[in-house]
Amino acid sequence: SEENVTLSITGMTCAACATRIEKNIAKVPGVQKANVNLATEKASVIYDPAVASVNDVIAKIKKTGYGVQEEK
Ligand code: 9UX
Repeated sequence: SEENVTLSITGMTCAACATRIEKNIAKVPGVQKANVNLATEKASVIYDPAVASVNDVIAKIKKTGYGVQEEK
C-alpha cells in the first residue's frame, strides 16, 4: 500500500541541498518516491506504511542536517 506525506523543510540554501535530501530519503526502507522542492521548502514522500513511518523519514532528514516538520 501507499501513503503520501508532505513535510516542511528548513535550512536548504542551494539546489544541491534538495537533491541531497531526496537521495537520503530514498534510502529509507519502504520509501517509494521522494520529491524535494527548494522553492516551496517542501518534501513530498510516498511510502509503504507497512515498512516505513513518517518518523523514519523525519529522522533521516534531521540526520542529513536539516530542520523538518510535518505539514498539518
Ligand atoms: Mo549547497 Mo546545501 O553548496 O547543504 S548543498 S548549501
